[in-house]
Amino acid sequence: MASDVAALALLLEPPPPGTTLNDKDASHICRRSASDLSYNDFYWQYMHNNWPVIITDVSNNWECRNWIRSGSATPDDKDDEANANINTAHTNINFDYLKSRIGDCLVPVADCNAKYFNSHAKIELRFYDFLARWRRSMLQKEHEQELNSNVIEKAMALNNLYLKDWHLAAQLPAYEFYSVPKYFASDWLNEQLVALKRDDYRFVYMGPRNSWTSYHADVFGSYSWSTNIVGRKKWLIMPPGEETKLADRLGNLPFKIDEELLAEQKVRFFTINQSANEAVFVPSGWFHQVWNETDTISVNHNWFNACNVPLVWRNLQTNMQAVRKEIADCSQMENFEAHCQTMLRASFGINYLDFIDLLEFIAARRLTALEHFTMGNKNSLLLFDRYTMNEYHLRYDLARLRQLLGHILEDETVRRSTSSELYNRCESLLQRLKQCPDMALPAEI
Ligand SMILES: O=C(O)CCC(=O)C(=O)O
Repeated sequence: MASDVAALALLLEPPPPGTTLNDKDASHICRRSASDLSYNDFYWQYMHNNWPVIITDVSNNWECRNWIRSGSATPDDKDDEANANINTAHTNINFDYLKSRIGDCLVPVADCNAKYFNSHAKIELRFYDFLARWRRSMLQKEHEQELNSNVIEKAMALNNLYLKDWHLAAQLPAYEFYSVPKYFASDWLNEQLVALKRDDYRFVYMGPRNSWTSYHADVFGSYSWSTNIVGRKKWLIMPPGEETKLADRLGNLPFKIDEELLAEQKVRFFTINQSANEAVFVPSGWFHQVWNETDTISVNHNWFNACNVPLVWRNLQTNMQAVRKEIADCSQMENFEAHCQTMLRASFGINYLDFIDLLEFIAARRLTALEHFTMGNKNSLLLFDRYTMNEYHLRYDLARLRQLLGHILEDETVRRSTSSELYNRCESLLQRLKQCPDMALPAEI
């Protein structure tokens, strides 16, 4: 952020009365405009309640709107029903601009026609090669659309490559092609990973019409947000627990779903039709499948914070129990505990020590910021280079951390090794947190 630009404060206040979700709220997914949804309302109504919302007008000033040709339909134009099947994005996407701003780097691409275990097969392509294939397939589809619709299906089956999970922001840190909407700025996961220059969870997706993401819930039990720069996505999404209705006898979940299957299995689900300039907030543990109904480009983050970190911790514990069970026959082995942690990191993405690292990092930054406040100085902690937390927010984060540390110290793995680094670090972090005044907390999700 340029030094003359004032930081924006994330104004968190104690939850207003009636924060719990009532039956009416839980019967549908709302569209709210960024022009009249406050940070505090989003925090308590949606994030804290783990309920989805679609936020409109979130990307008005993003630089990446240049990825769309000026003069073509504006990205927030919502195509009407009559145009629903017509894909006009190739006239919108500014391939030349994309090439002028982004080098010919290697990008991760999913082949939506090839299944690999419970996901799509992944390949790597050069970015310009991906763009050239995408452009060719658009023109081919358009040409064939004029000829015969059966041929179109064949053409689509030939080429359905989806550039996804692309760490563009990390790859080109000087290129500010978007800014994180305030709602999603309390993000402990990327706060740590970006600061330490590790692999983060900030992504760009570019996919042709009919590319899709198979049925899943997000990594670690994180939240995700996804904003369309151009194009339309269709989501089928369901509250946590509904996915069990789809499990087979071994507990395996399907690779793909559709409305017919969900109706057959009496699954409670919602359909979201997402247009350009709209962000979908996906709560923790909500399984979903996503289709690009037109050529689509989106920006997406996975993250967690004070609201859903207890859930991430419970997922970590569950995965640890699964690892222990898997290698129970080696439990007498020297270094069994360390071995479990290695396997946990391989299967889940992080292990207990990684998690404690993150909690220590988040706590230290908030304790320092609070100290600055107490001394009457400005809050020096900037989130995503532009947001600061007010004092209540800092205290709230710290109180949640303290509560979580209490749970962690009761965990079987942590208690088993009271002389270990793991136990000592949890205990000493808890002691530091206990030096801050505690506060009453609403129930955890
Ligand atoms: O847009 C997509 O294809 C998938 C997005 C997704 O699954 C998510 O944001 O959680």
